[in-house]
Amino acid sequence: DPSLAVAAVDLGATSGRVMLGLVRPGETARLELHEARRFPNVLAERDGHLSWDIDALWEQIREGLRAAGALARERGLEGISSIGIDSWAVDYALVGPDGARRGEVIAYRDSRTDGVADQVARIVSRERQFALTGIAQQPFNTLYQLAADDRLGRLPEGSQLLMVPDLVAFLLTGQRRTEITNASSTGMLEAASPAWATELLAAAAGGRDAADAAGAGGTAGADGPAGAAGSAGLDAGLLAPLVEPGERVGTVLPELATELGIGEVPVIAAASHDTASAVLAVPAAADGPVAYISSGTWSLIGLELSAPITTEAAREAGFTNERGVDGTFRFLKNVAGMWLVSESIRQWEEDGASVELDGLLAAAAAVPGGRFRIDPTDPQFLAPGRMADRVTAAAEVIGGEDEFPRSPAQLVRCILESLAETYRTELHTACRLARQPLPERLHVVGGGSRNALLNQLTADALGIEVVAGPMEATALGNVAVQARALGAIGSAPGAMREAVRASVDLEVFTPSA
Ligand code: LFR
Repeated sequence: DPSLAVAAVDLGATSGRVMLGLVRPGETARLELHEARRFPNVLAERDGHLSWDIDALWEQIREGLRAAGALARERGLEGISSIGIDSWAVDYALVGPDGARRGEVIAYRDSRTDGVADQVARIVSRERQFALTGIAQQPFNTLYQLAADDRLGRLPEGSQLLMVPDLVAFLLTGQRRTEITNASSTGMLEAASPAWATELLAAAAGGRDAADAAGAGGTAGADGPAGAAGSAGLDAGLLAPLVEPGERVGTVLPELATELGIGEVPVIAAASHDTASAVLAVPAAADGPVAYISSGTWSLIGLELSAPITTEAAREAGFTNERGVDGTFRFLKNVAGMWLVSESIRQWEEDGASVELDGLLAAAAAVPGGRFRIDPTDPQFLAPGRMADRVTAAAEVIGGEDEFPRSPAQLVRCILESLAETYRTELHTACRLARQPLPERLHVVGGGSRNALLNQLTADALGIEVVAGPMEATALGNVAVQARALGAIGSAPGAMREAVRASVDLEVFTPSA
């Protein structure tokens, strides 16, 4: 019988859920997931910016935790023993000294960061930024969001910035912390050690000054306070103390514990960047660098390494070095993933068609391939809206008679073949930069690992085995860190992955002859 139950709050860009994780102890622990609650997460315009509905998410998380506690008790357990939280990266809330949120949690796909990376680069060069942090300079990095954030200069003293999972932990416990895997996604954490790069904190504020100066004239007076605070640099007090995955953030506030019927259980820092949790749950055995794709809204493809690669070649190739658990680094490239498909489906639905993913994938498998290509790393696909139109316009003809994809099935086929082709080139690039041979297998984890057509196309493109699963990698990684912190998984390297391997079914795709 399971000896332990934990709750994993797992927030994705299109849906969130609270999972009950059961941990069965043994020589190798086994992890089992049960969905306590699933809810949609939608982007909407608020206060003039594309934002997340954080209040709705918080409401759903509370319902989910209540349900997780009840599920655990139905299984004869006393309840949940801890809570862990992970979510997409880079986005943050501003919280006043009184604990109240100041304004919306603006989404990373909002256009406020357009051109901001260039402004920041005038203060600290792109080369220097990468040498310091190892983080790829994507327009949405927290650093650039802060440089574009006109609210900072108006914050009362004692205000803090909390990344999305840290905000949820704060709402649960009243404790303000910054978990390091997600902190690394800000583009402000050093690669050499998990500490803030003070030079960049200053640049975040400096970029904002430059943005003010570049803005329409005549409002200099109104911008005065922001500019003044800006020139003093980003107050390091804005950032809450760092914690490592597995550390205890605090315990659930008494009133909330009563409201949710869950007891004053600890909130344990998970690898709170969802991709860090997902890669932790890659079911690989220990030897050699692990090659993976965390496949969801994004496809994050790369290698797990024990040290970052901060060379100019890595920067020019668009690779990043994100911090993982136990001193690991995810040397990877962000490739637009199933976002291209889900956003196309949204367009077709807006246009009145009824489209459903599984049917669409079956149709895409049936149409002839080798017709069209796009570049899924092209920043033009970042913003939401009319995605099918944009993909159609970008599609390059590589075979056949048609000048553009004529059906949803053709379009999806084009997207999937382009993804597989991009996986091939990016994995080769990763291996070249890391001076590693191409590995024997590529692990695909996350929701996208269910896509059999894409898995086969990937195996064919790379000529290596593709191991698909687990689909629930983010939640499993979240549960594994909690289980280890609670002593139910040992501290030996690889023990968490071993528990994952013992707990999941995998599917292997071999290259067709
Ligand atoms: C995946 C992910 C990626 C990050 C992107 C934006 O969900 O967390 O790792 O680059 O979303 O936060």
